[in-house]
Order: sequence, then structure tokens, then C-alpha cells
Amino acid sequence: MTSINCRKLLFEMMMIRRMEELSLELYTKEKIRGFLHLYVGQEALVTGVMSLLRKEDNVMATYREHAHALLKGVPLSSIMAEMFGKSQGCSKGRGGSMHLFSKEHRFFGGNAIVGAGLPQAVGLAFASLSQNVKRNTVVFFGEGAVAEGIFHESLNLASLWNIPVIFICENNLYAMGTSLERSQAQTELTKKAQVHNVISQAGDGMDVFDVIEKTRQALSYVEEKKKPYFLEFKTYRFRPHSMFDPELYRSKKEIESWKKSDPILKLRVHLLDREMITEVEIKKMEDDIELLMQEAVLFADKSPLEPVTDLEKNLYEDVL
Ligand SMILES: Cc1ncc(C[n+]2csc(CCOP(=O)(O)OP(=O)(O)O)c2C)c(N)n1
Repeated sequence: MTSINCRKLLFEMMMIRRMEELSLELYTKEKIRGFLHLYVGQEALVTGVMSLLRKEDNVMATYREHAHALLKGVPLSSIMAEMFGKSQGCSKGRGGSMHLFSKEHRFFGGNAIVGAGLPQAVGLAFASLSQNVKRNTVVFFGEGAVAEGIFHESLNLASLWNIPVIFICENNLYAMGTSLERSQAQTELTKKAQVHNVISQAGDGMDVFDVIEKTRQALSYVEEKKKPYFLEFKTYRFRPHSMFDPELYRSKKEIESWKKSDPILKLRVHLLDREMITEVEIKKMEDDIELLMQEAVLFADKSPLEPVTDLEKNLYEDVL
């Protein structure tokens, strides 16, 4: 693990956590409206994967995607402005929290439709192949999407046509209020990929080092064999599904027990124990993050709303 920049990982995970908690605060102040899904608890997953991706790679995610956009390089200020519904948002204020998008950063959404990113990722990877452009395509989705037909259609086609996509299932155990066991007869999700002859592996999404290790293996396989790969990372969201969720489907005890595996806490302890960082340095990181957050909020606040006369603009765009 020598080549891993652990301090950067910690900084990014702490930044995601703060961005999400701040978004919640801004939601209660009615600065952010509409839907809002937080990634609190799942930070190690996206951070580990994205630490291995390059600028030119394609990434797609779900509506729980603020962190994915951020680590793909979309500026925090334009993410915040998007959540505020402002014209300087990365989707020009038209998408909100669930529809972050940036062609420039090759972050292709953000999508409210469960499973919608999968076939689009297959298409993007196919386009890269056809254009002979060397880039990876990675799509993140929840275990809820694995129950859908579109999951099977996407994996089947990618396998049949040798399309190199990395499918990453963020298995946080619940699709809204429905647990995996209540909705799926086969809960070993890697088996669902295997029926399409897609090589698959499961990992610990609460452990950033395990995520990196498994993703590294997936990347080298996909790059060498030009075939798809399925990764399932088990994780847990510490917050409700969205802003409207009384959480009747899980107990406080269960949530508290998962919090013992808090990925940020784990990484902090790992680094402190090995004297790879000090408490003072961590505090400095927190202060730096706070500054970045305040700057982004200021930017979003000042950003104008789109004038109504622009309503017919930007309906179509050439993304490739
Ligand atoms: C095609 C479709 N069906 C149903 C919904 C309603 N819905 C929104 S979120 C969600 C749960 C999805 O859970 P999962 O895929 O596990 O992702 P998570 O929210 O846990 O990250 C559902 C069913 C939807 N948005 N799209």
C-alpha cells in the first residue's frame, strides 16, 4: 500500500462527510430544495475507487452522487450552486442534487432513475472502444438496481460484446425502506453477475484499503482483457434514505453498531497509530475543509437564478 496517499484519502473522506452534513443544514434552512440523498457512512467506497481513476475516465453514479462528482473534479462551488438551483451550478441549476453532470470532467450524472446509469455506461464504454480512445468507464449503483431488468440487460450486453465497464454496486443493504433479504431471492450479488459470465468480486466498502485493492484488480483485468467486471462493496448509510424517511425499517441499535465501523474513524486511527499523521494536522484539515465549504456556500448564494427567458436553452448537448 506504499503508493497510496493516505493523507489525501483522509482529507477527501472528511471533505465528503462535511459537504454532506452541511447540505443537510442548508436543506433545513431551505437553501437546498427538492430531493437530497446523503452519502454519510459510505465515504470510503467512492474515495477508494476514485483514487485510481484518471481525468479521462468516464464515471456515472446515482442520485446519491455529490461525492462522486466532487472526486471526479467537479468544483465544490458548482456542486453547491447546483443544489441551490442556481445558474452557475454544474447542470446550470436545472438538475439539483440528483442531477449533477459535467461533460468537462467526464462525470455523466447523477440520475434519479434507479439503474439508469448502467446501460448508459455500457454505451459510453462502447463509444470509447469504437473511437479507439483509451479510457475506463465506471458506473456506481445501489443494490436496489440489481433487482431490475436493466441490470441484467446491461451486464449481458457488456459481456456478449466484450465492453470494458466496471460495474460497482454500493450495497448499503436497503433500497429506500426495503432490505435486500425482503426483495431479492439471491442475496449473493456477485452470483448475479456470474450468470452473465462477468467476473465479479465482493469487498468491504467501509475499508478504503480493501476498496482500493479490489478496484485495482478490476482495473487491470478490464484494461488487459477488455471485458466487464462487477464489484460489490458492502457499506452502510448512517443517515436516512433521503430527507423524507422516518426510518421504520431499521433499529437505532443497528445504525449505532454500523457506526463502530465508521470508515473515517477507522482511517484516522490507522494513520494516528502508525504516526503517519498528528491530531494537529487533522484539525488543520478540518479547518481547511471548513474554509472550502464557506467559499462554496458564498458562491452558491451569490450565483444568480437562470432568467425565465432562457428556458428553452440547453435542452440538447453533444456529450461525447
Ligand atoms: C426505476 C425506478 N424505480 C423506483 C424508483 C424509486 N426509488 C428511488 S430510490 C430507490 C431505492 C434504490 O435503492 P438502491 O439502488 O439500493 O440505492 P441507495 O438509495 O440505497 O443508494 C427507489 C426504489 C426510482 N427512482 N426509479
